[in-house]
Amino acid sequence: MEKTYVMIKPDGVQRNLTGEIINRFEKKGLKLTAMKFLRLSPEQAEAHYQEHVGKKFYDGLISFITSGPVVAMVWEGENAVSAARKLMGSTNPAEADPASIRGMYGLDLGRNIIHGADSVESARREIAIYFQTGELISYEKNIDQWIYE
Ligand SMILES: Nc1nc2c(ncn2[C@@H]2O[C@H](COP(=O)(O)OP(=O)(O)O)[C@@H](O)[C@H]2O)c(=O)[nH]1
Ligand SMILES: [Mg+2]
Repeated sequence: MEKTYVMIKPDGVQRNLTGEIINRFEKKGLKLTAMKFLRLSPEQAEAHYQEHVGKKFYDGLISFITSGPVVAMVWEGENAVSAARKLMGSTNPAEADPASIRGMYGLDLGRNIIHGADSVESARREIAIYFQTGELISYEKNIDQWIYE
């Protein structure tokens, strides 16, 4: 089953959106596989955003993402990467579907509440920054038969 990495950013935590966001992922039918509450070290932040090194928003992004605690999660399910990206909405909250998390709760590109891996490969790379293999929990849920044909 596909896994994705999702992280509630410091603004999402500060704005008390943690419960709401987890609730949406649960209701979608995705399965929580790992979760951690932490404040990113500069090294973790740099590893996480290595694809953006050199861009004009990079320094601000690193200082923002390390400015307070985040919720790091692994969610599992069919097409989990794309399902999570759809729940989140597009990068700029001003352009995101208003029913999405970013569209419903955000206004500013630099305060878009949530991160989600953009591919299976990115998910694998990002999960390894935050979790050891043994911290991912594989388990059955009785509800699966009501989510998958
Ligand atoms: N201030 C600012 N932040 C940006 C810009 N582009 C991206 N970001 C931030 O950097 C994060 C990573 O960018 P990207 O990987 O392109 O978007 P994502 O995968 O949808 O999160 C985004 O979620 C934004 O928080 C920009 O042009 N200005
Ligand atoms: Mg990205």
